[in-house]
Parts: sequence; structure tokens; C-alpha cells
Amino acid sequence: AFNGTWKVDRSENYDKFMEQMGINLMKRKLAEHDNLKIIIEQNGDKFHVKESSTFRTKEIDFTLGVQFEYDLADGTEVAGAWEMEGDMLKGKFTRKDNGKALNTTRTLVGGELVQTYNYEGVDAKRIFKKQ
Ligand code: MYR
Repeated sequence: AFNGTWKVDRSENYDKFMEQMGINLMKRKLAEHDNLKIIIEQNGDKFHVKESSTFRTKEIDFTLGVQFEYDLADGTEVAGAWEMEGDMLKGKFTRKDNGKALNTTRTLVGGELVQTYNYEGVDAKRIFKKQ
């Protein structure tokens, strides 16, 4: 059900979240219009995710419950895993530079893909529409 091509439509509190992540104003302004697109292909507990934005294109394969490393668009390296909890994908990641937790979820709400982000007490959301 997560399968498909998802294009970011709107964000909530994403600037504050990025600020908490330590991302500078100039990069945050660019990230506001990053045209993020995520292509998700799920096969059982295996996922192939292709991310593309004005910053970069990146692909990753991961398996639910299995740790992997990922570098975020700003260069921050994280390690962690995705798990399925009911209908929700829950990602628990840790920044490699400071050991702090970066948690994220993906759910389908009314045909949209909602991704939440939490870092150090700041919550944000990005909502994607299917193409
Ligand atoms: C994926 O499923 O898309 C690949 C793994 C993503 C891991 C971390 C997701 C958190 C993204 C936070 C974006 C922050 C930008 C500074």
C-alpha cells in the first residue's frame, strides 16, 4: 500500500525541525522548496526507496527490522531501522555525530502519505500525494 511515487505537497513545522537538527537558514530555505519525491517499492519485508529532490537522487534497499546506515540530504549520517507497527512504518534512527535519536513514521491517511519527524522534542510532518 506504500508502493508508488509520492510527491511532497505540504509540510508542517518542518523549518523548526530542521533548525533543531542544526541546519542553517540558507539550507532550510532551499529545503522548503526541495520538490522531494519518494518512490517506494515494497516486497514483503523488503523495501526499495528512491528519493529525489533538488538536492540529490539516492536509492536504498532495506529490510524491516534490519539496521542500516543512511546519509540525509544535509549530509548528516544516521543509522537505524524501519519496523511495521500495524499500518504504520516506524523508523528509529540515531545520528552518528552526536548519538541523538531521530524518529520518523510513515502512514497512509486519506490517500496521502504522511511522514512525521521528531528530533529533540520538535515534531514535523510532510504530506505526500500519489502521482
Ligand atoms: C527512507 O526510507 O526514505 C530511507 C531511510 C530514511 C532514514 C531517515 C529518515 C529521516 C529523514 C529526516 C530528514 C531530515 C532532513 C534534514
